Parts: sequence; structure tokens; C-alpha cells
Amino acid sequence: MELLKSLFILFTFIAIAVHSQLTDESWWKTANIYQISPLSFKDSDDDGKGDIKGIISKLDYFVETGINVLLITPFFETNMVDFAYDVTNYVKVDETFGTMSDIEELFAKAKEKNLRIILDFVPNHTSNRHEWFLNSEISVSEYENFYVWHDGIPQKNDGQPLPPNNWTSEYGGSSWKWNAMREAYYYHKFAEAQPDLNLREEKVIQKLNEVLKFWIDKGADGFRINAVSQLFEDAAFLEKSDIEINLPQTYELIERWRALIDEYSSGKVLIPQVWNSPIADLMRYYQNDDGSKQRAQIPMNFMLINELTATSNASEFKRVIESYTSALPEGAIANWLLGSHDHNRVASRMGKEKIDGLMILLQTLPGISFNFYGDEIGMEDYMDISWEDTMDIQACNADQNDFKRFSRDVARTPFQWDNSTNAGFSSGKPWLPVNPSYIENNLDAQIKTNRSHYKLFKELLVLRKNETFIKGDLNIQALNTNVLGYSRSYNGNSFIIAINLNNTHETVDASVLNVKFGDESEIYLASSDSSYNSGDIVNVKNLHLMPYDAVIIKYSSATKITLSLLTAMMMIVKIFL
Ligand SMILES: *[C@@H]1O[C@H](CO)[C@@H](O)[C@H](O)[C@H]1NC(C)=O
Ligand SMILES: *[C@@H]1O[C@H](CO)[C@@H](O)[C@H](O)[C@H]1NC(C)=O
Ligand SMILES: *[C@@H]1O[C@H](CO)[C@@H](O)[C@H](O)[C@H]1NC(C)=O
Ligand SMILES: *[C@@H]1O[C@H](CO)[C@@H](O)[C@H](O)[C@H]1NC(C)=O
Ligand SMILES: *[C@@H]1O[C@H](CO)[C@@H](O)[C@H](O)[C@H]1NC(C)=O
Ligand SMILES: *[C@@H]1O[C@H](CO)[C@@H](O)[C@H](O)[C@H]1NC(C)=O
Ligand SMILES: CC(=O)N[C@H]1CO[C@H](CO)[C@@H](O)[C@@H]1O
Repeated sequence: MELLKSLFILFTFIAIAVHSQLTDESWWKTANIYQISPLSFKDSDDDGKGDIKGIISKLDYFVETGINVLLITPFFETNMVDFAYDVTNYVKVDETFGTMSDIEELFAKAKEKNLRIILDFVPNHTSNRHEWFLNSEISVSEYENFYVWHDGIPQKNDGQPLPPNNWTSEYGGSSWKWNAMREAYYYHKFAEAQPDLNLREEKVIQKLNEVLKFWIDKGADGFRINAVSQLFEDAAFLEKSDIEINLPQTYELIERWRALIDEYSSGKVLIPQVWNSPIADLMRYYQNDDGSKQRAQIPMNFMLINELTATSNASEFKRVIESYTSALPEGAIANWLLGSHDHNRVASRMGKEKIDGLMILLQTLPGISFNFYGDEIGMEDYMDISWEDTMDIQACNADQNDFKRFSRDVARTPFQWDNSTNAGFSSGKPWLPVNPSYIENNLDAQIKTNRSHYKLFKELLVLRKNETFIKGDLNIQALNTNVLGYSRSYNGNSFIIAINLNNTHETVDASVLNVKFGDESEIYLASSDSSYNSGDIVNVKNLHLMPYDAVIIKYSSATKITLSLLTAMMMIVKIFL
């Protein structure tokens, strides 16, 4: 058995080596993407704000963990009204985060380590301090139509006109802001300080195209495209009963950008952030209706966040997962995420006892996984954040007694590296408080214990690279109300996954997923609190699960034969003794 294990480990290493060469253009198909919010990741100069040099200092952490793609949220020059999503210059680095040469160093060092880098592209809006806006509000002709301007509805008494319609901002209130300089309203889907670009103006597209090329030249491997569903609004400014998202022009623009990056370079990816859209809309981001034109490779799938809650049962999980996989166009690669800087942390949203089971799910479903920084150690929301410490504009715009409901700060607290001051994030005062849970829950502690969320996470990233998980089919069942089960099978090898979503003791027959599995199946990995250990032999027909237990069970025809051989040999040895 030990020999087999060593061989297995050896083969796994070979497989990783082969996969990590990243020579091929479809590197992204097996990606595990790690989202870094630079402000909260690691501070290198002790001003309390994370920065690019901080990310550089942690590159080995990603390699060690098995991450192969970094998605870095905005570090561009910004007025810092919305977590740097209010850009004042798309091709400059904000001094909060460092310099252009820091970014160049990041690209170079990441490349040496075979790490890919995706940047966050924010074409929906700029900052109201962006040069384009400053020119547009004084009607400089070149920039006159760069934003969505409207004269408003004239009043009889010649007072300030009324807003053009009842459209509302994501952050509350009207999405129209009167601009005294231009004597007109501008449209802002998000904060007042984030005027929407007019993407019907060809000059704007040309400028944005230059931005994409600029960062490809620097070394970007692709772009997450921010707030895609909201890129276009009804051209006639009509009031609608439902908020209109994903207008046809949006798909055409993504198609154009895909053509641009393909023509300009090779192997670059587009990742539209399509939040809360009907599944049919989401699928349209892959390609046009007859499949003759490609759009984005990875339209982000928010379904596990949007459609599941802490009380969802196994059938609900099955329904949500299958409604997505069955809608995918031929040849499309699935993607999954459970966390982002816009949502409560998965450990808090779904229940912290479930974090291992959910990470197992995220890493063993077919396709690409998105990982939000800190989820690998089960970081939780910091719900005790005070009004004084609140930074998120969405919370600041809310009521002082009710702001936590809207606060995205709770999920954006600094990464919990170790138990030293400020969790090892910075020796300056952190821009957002560190979650006091860091004393017990931190990466260092999780590395030093035998079993932890992090250790499991790391093993999952190794396992993901096994061809059974890359190419295998998916057979998913609710084994009972509380236990979600599925198998992944390829070329004679299979794994069964069983996840207990509840605090109950359960016994299930997991052989319904794959009849080959029997009374001598082997636990390959188990959740960190599980009473099972890797290597334990179980009977899948009668599989006992403790509360929140999650297990990956292995079957391989080779193991079976060798096991019988070993048993036979043991018997012979016994006879001779
Ligand atoms: C994948 O896992 C199976 C089952 O454990 C194993 O037999 C096979 O060697 C693994 N493949 C690789 C490439 O590691
Ligand atoms: C805007 O007006 C339309 C049409 O009158 C109505 O159906 C819709 O509910 C209104 N929206 C808001 C946010 O008030
Ligand atoms: C767990 O079981 C309890 C009692 O049957 C039930 O109320 C709850 O909704 C179940 N689901 C989860 C995910 O806790
Ligand atoms: C902090 O972490 C160190 C190193 O892991 C450990 O030795 C020490 O006991 C921890 N201190 C506290 C207060 O938990
Ligand atoms: C951790 O693992 C080591 C080596 O396998 C073992 O000696 C030790 O007893 C384990 N500790 C705990 C707390 O299980
Ligand atoms: C699972 O949850 C769904 C939605 O709440 C419900 O309709 C269904 O009856 C539940 N299934 C079981 C087996 O409890
Ligand atoms: C996932 C994502 O990119 N979310 C962003 C969408 O855009 C708004 C406005 O810029 C941001 O606040 C979100 O964080």
C-alpha cells in the first residue's frame, strides 16, 4: 500500500509538472483562479494598505498552494470612492498600490513561477475625476458624448429640470445626477462619483481598446470585465417595470473585444462579470446563437451564490448545478464560484461547519474554480465592524442603524496570515479592521496543524489536476435530503464525493452513483473535522457520515487488482508463517 501511495504521489507530481508548463493556449481550461483584493492582501510599506509589492512577496504562497491564476482587482489610478472601482486613469498605477515598475516586476516574477495574471477591466464607468469626464462636463467636443448625458425634463417654472426617468442606482437613490457645469444630468449605475461611459460612442470603445492592448503588452493574460450586465441602458430612456440588463449591444461588444484580443495576441481570456442574470443570458456570453462567433471564454457563474443558502438541501444543490451544466453550449467550460468582494463570505453565508464540504464541491465539479482570498482558510465576515470604521460606499450610503446589511467591508478585511499584530498583514493601522478571529484562525496555524481547511484546500488543488477531474463525467444525486453525492469518472477511474450538508448523522448508499464501488472503497480525502482519515476503507453501500462530513472516495481498477494481489500475497505469507 505504501508503495502504491508513493507511486500515486509520484504520478501526481508528474501530472502537475506537465500541467504547469502552461505552454498551450488553453491553459485557462483547468484554471483555479485566486481573486486578490490588493488593499487587503499584504502591505509591504506599513501604511496599513495592501500593495503590489505585498503581492510579490507572497507569490511563493500561490505556487506552494497550487494556485495557477491570479485575478487582481483594480490597482489603477483612482479616487478611491469604491474600492478602486472608480478609475481616474486606466493605464496608471495608483500610488496607494505602488508604481508601474512594481507591476512590471509582478508580471515578470509571476511568469517565472508559471502564474497567470488576470486584470480587472472596468468599462461601465470611470471616476468623475477622470480626465474624460472633466472634459465631457465642459463639453470639449472630442469628449462631449463620452458619458450618458440627458437634459432632464423641463419644469414649468424654469427651475432645475427633473431627472429624465425613475431609474435607480445600485447604491440607492436615483441614478441621475445633475451637473451644474454642463447643466444636464449624467447617468450613474453605481456611485454618483462613477459616471457611466457611453458605450454607444465609438470613440469611447476605441479608447477602451487601447487600454486592453496596453495591459496585454505589459503581460496580462486576460481580463475580468466588470459589471457587464449593466454596460448598456435603453437608448430611449424608457421607464420599465423591470430593470433592464444584458441588452443585445452588450453581447456584440464582448464579441468585438474577443476578436480584438484574439487578433492582438494569443491565449488571452475574457471573464465577464455577469451578476444575477437569467441563465439563458449568461449562456449568450459564450458565443452567438448559431455558434459562429465566439464571445467570452469564462462568463462568471454566480449561481452557487445567488441560488443557494445555508438551508438549501441536497436536491437544491443538484438542481442548481445541473441547471447550469445542462445549459452550457457544446464545448464550453464550466466555472464556479462561492465568494467575491461583493458578497458575504461563504463560511458566514452558508455556515462555517460547511466550509470544507463547499471547498470540496468547488474544486471537484468539472471546470474552472474561482477562489476569493481567505476562503482557503475559511475566513468569516467581520460583523462587529463599527460605523466609524465603515469604508464601503454601499454601507456608507445606508442608514447608520442598518448599514451592516449592505456592508461589503465585512468580507473585505485583511488576510489572516498569522497571529502576530494585525494578523501579519501590516504593522501600520489597517485601512479596515482585521477580524479578531485571526488569533485562532490564520494561515500559519492552519499550516502547523495536521488537518485544517488550508491543508485540505491544498490537497484538493492537487487532486483537481487528476485527469478524472479534468475530463471525467459528472453524475450527481441527492443521496437523501441532507447528503449531496456525485461521481466523477474517466477511463476506468472514478471518485465518489459525498457531502453532508446538515448537523445530523446520516447513512447513505453512495453506490447508486457508481455501481463499481463496494465494501472496499478507500477514503481519499475527508473534511478536516471528519472522523475519517485518508486511507480508511469504507463500504459505500452503507456509508456513515457525521454532521457536515464531506469525503472523497477513490476507486480505481488498478488499485482493486493490486489490492486483491496484496491480499493473496498476505495469505500466502500467513500460510508459510
Ligand atoms: C488519477 O487518479 C486515479 C485514481 O486514484 C489514479 O489511478 C491515476 O493514476 C491518477 N492520475 C494521475 C494522472 O495522477
Ligand atoms: C419606474 O416606472 C415604471 C413605469 O411607470 C414602473 O413600472 C417601475 O416600477 C418604476 N420603477 C421604480 C424603481 O420606481
Ligand atoms: C437540517 O435539518 C433540519 C432539521 O430537519 C432542518 O430544519 C434544516 O433546514 C436542514 N438543513 C440544513 C441545511 O441545515
Ligand atoms: C501564535 O503562533 C505561534 C506560532 O504558530 C504559536 O507558537 C503561539 O502559541 C501562538 N500564540 C497564540 C497566543 O495563540
Ligand atoms: C500529527 O501528525 C504527526 C505525524 O504524522 C503525528 O505524530 C501527531 O501525533 C499528529 N498530531 C495530532 C494532534 O494528531
Ligand atoms: C428541498 O428543498 C426544496 C426547496 O425548499 C423543497 O421543495 C424540497 O421539498 C426539499 N426536498 C427534500 C427532500 O426535503
Ligand atoms: C464583481 C465586481 O466586479 N463587482 C463590482 C461591480 O462594479 C461595482 C461598481 O464599480 C463594484 O462596486 C463591484 O465591486
